[in-house]
This record gives sequence, structure tokens and C-alpha cells, in this order.
Amino acid sequence: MPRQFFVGGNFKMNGSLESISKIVTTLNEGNITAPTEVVIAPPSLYLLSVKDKIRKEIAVSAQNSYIIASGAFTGEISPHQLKDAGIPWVIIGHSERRTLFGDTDKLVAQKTKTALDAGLSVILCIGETLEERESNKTIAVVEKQLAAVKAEISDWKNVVIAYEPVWAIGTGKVATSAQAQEVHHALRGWLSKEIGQDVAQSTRIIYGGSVSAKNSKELGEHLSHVFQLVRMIAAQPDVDGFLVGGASLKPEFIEIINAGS
Ligand code: G2H
Repeated sequence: MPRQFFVGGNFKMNGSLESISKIVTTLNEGNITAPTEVVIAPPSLYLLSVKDKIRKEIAVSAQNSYIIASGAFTGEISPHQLKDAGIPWVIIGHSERRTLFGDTDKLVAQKTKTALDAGLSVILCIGETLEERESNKTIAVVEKQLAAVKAEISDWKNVVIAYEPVWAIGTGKVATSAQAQEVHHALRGWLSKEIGQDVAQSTRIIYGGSVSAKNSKELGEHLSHVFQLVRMIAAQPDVDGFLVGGASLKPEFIEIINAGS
């Protein structure tokens, strides 16, 4: 069965009641023409109001969750609470969590396991830093991040893997379609070897890092309608969608959602 194109919108710690309500209206009124699975991740404070107002074809995700169901963990949200509140998705292991908040490979793997066990679906983020890429460690790094998860989980059915090279996040530097395809292909190969051919064929591997409908770097500045780059990445055989940060806060998010058509 072909893998359904998947686009996530990670709002990060952005937005207000007013601006998020406008995004919801834009998405509700937008012309979504592609058979894309769409999930948006507002800051936790806004999860419930977004869930209540967003069109039913779009699901809602948290941006993080903890490894315990309940208890004295000030400031955390448990996946069980997300499940209880009707939030079906969570992003785990985003590079901002890893670099700013100390989420290690092991903690990311434990968070993934707890979230899956609680009945959530997980957008599992992995990716290398610029230094790691420049020292040819990209594949080793992403495989190590996945291996940590493999040690904790056996069922990958509710996992979407987001490959997000850290050097491309929020920098305006998008990977080329060839760079994205190379890593996605290696990740699918890893899944095939380490987990199984079925899982490799069915797991969505999406790309994240400065995805925008306005980026034309790869094709040259004279091509003003840039979106071609995103379309080129989307057309790669092992790329099954995008995790979008900054551009998910703008109306162009609809164009990105439709890139899979
Ligand atoms: C990568 C991405 C979304 P942005 O972090 O996860 O953000 O598109 O702003 O680089």
C-alpha cells in the first residue's frame, strides 16, 4: 500500500490566542486538494481549543511528553493526559528538546515508548548537526538515534520518523532533494535490516528543516516561485512528507500540505 503523504505543523513556542485562532481559520477555510495526513502542534496551552475548532481532517499534536503517567513532575505533561484530553499525536525528540533541554537518545526512546504505550502516535525527530555532517557522520548519527528507540519499542506502526538536519532548522538552509533522499533511503534501509521489510515499506519518513513555500535556493533566485524545491523534495521516493516549523504559522502552509499531490 502506498504511504500517505504526511505534513506536520510544529508551531514551537509561537502564537497567541488571537494568532492561533487566525491560523485555525485559515486552515479550516483552506483548499486542501491533496490526500495528505495533516497534524498541527500548537503550544500545549492551546491544544484543547485548537482541537475543538480545527476541521476534522486535521489532527492535533503535543510538542513533547514525559515518561511517567502522573506524579510530582512540575511542568511536564504525560502522554496519558494527552490521550485523556483527546490529543492523538506527540512530537518526540525534536532537536530543540535535545539541544536545549537535555533530551538524550535514551530519554527520547523512553518518551517514545511511553507515548506509544499510552495510545498516542509519535512524530519521532532525528537528525545530525552541521559538525557531524561535515565529518561524514550523518548516517551513523541518525542510525544511533533510531537504535536507541529500537531498544525500547517493538511496534513501529504508530511512528512517523522526521529527519531534521539540525543545520537546516530555522536557518533558511534547506537540504537539497538529493541530500534528503540519501538520508531517507539510508533510514529505510536501516528499518528494513533492523526491524523488517514491512515496517520499512510502511513507515512514513518525513523531512523537516526550513521547509517553506517560498524557498528557491536550489533552483536559483530567478525562479521566484520557489516552491519547486519543496516539490522536488516531496517527489523523492523515500520522502513521505514534511515537518514544518515557521511556515506552518503562515497561509503558505496550505501549499506545503498540497505538495504531496
Ligand atoms: C524544524 C522545523 C519544524 P523550521 O525544527 O520542526 O522548523 O521549518 O522552522 O526549520
